[in-house]
Amino acid sequence: PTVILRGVQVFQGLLNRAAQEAMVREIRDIVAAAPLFSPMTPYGKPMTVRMTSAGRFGWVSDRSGYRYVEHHPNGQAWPPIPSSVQAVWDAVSGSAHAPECCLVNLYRDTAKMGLHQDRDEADFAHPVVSVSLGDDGLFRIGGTTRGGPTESIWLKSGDVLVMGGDARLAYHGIDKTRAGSSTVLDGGGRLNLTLRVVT
Ligand code: MD3
Ligand code: FE
Repeated sequence: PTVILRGVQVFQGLLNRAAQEAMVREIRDIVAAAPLFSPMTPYGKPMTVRMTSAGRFGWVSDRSGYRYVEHHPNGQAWPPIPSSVQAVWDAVSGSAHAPECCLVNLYRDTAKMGLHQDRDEADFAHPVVSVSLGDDGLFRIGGTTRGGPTESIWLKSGDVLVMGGDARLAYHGIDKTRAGSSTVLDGGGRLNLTLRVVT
């Protein structure tokens, strides 16, 4: 990694421009088959980030809570995880287990994601891998309890993060994105892919 921030390994610029563009095209195909939606939080407010998934499981949220399910809200199975995305997992995760979910997050305009822990997965021993594409995003990470000190870093298109060990249960979020900072996504915005073992 080029930087380690509170246990998160940051591989800056791991994907070159051509690899980023190829991945964006694969994500476009995923979105065509499994349209983006704004998940409804359990307390009734839609998230500002739009989401969809690839893989055996996708992440959904509605009035009955957050969970992984085998179908898109439209009733169809999620599309497969693209091989280019699987290859990033193979290169950096250090895990022999295949990822079961590729969550696709799209940030446009003032979309953000508040500080949270990722704890809907069965086994926190598996790392989470994230790929940033498009506009810069201000990533914030703290410790494993709410309210402690945090550190921030701007994530750029082509950066890859690995959250393992103690960092796996760290509070984290995206405070804002920098509109117009990248030309990788037509129409602008920031795409984030997170790969997870779910079961
Ligand atoms: C640190 N996504 O989808 S990716 C999420 O950029 C999520 O869309 C953000 O948080 C995004 O849940 C941040 C980096 C990330 C992902 C998972 C983590 C950091 C993490 C899990 C544990 C600790
Ligand atoms: Fe998260």
